[in-house]
Amino acid sequence: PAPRTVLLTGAAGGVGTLMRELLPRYGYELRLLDLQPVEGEPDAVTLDIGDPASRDALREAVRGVDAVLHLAGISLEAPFEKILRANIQGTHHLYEAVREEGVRRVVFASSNHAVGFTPVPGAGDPLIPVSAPHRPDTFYGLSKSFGEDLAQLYWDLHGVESVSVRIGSCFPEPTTVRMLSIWMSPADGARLFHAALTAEDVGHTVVYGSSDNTRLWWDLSSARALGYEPRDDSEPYAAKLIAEQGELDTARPDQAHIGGAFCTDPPIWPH
Ligand code: NAI
Ligand code: 15L
Repeated sequence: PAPRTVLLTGAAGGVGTLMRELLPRYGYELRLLDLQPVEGEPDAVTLDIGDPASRDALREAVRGVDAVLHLAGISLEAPFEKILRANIQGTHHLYEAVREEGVRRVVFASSNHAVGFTPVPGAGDPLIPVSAPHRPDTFYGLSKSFGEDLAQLYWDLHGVESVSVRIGSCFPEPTTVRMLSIWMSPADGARLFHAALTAEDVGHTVVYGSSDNTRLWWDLSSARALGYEPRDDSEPYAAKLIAEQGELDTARPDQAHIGGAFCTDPPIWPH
């Protein structure tokens, strides 16, 4: 049966806010959770998923849902201790709650930064497959590699299904030349999350999360196999961004790898 009630973690964040608007159009009833209050949503659960003392409240939050769309966490590089708590322990606590409550599926917001040190493919090179080895570019990316492995473990050992979505850049518009290759429009994001929530027999499936961009770097076939049909392309933004920022130059350290400026120490912003 298609999932109806979905717990949205990270509901107060950028992607969470976009999905609160878009996913109900697909028929979902959303239960919301975040560390911060969610504006205009007094019923949202407010807790820190990294806090072991929140375990019972987290179990209660997942109880009875058909699936979890797990967006909560630190979404950029941060000191290891902070990443450890929010992203590593937090995602572990979430999966434990899911296992204990018998929730069938998690859609996990992984990131391109789990494979961030993968070189940008040159003209004529094959697209990057989902089988590309983990090459995290930050502690943040490392936490996403961990999350994907955790998802695999909970499928193999406990039968909890997951789709790990290596999101590119999900914002209303692409703002850098790098994003022309990895942009996921909010509407395509909702399409992809819907496919990941509803496809049959996913086991643990890894997909890249982006629109069907003209300058795409990676292979969307595992996402399409879930039923995802992207409709957007960043190309209409290309001329303006290239005029402002120049063409992508893979000789530059912040443009040589798919993780962009996350792959430089210190980071070169904006990426
Ligand atoms: P965001 O930083 O805007 O939102 C994250 C939300 O998680 C925030 O509302 C924050 O309060 C909440 N959160 C953080 N720590 C928490 C904790 N310990 N317990 C409960 N809630 C906590 O990030 P954004 O852009 O909305 O991203 C959502 C997810 O997607 C993140 O996991 C991010 O790593 C991932 N992602 C996003 C991309 C994007 O382009 N926006 C790209 C790749 C991955
Ligand atoms: C991410 O993983 C971040 O959460 C997001 O804020 C962007 O930086 C995105 O990757 C990106 O690589 O553009």
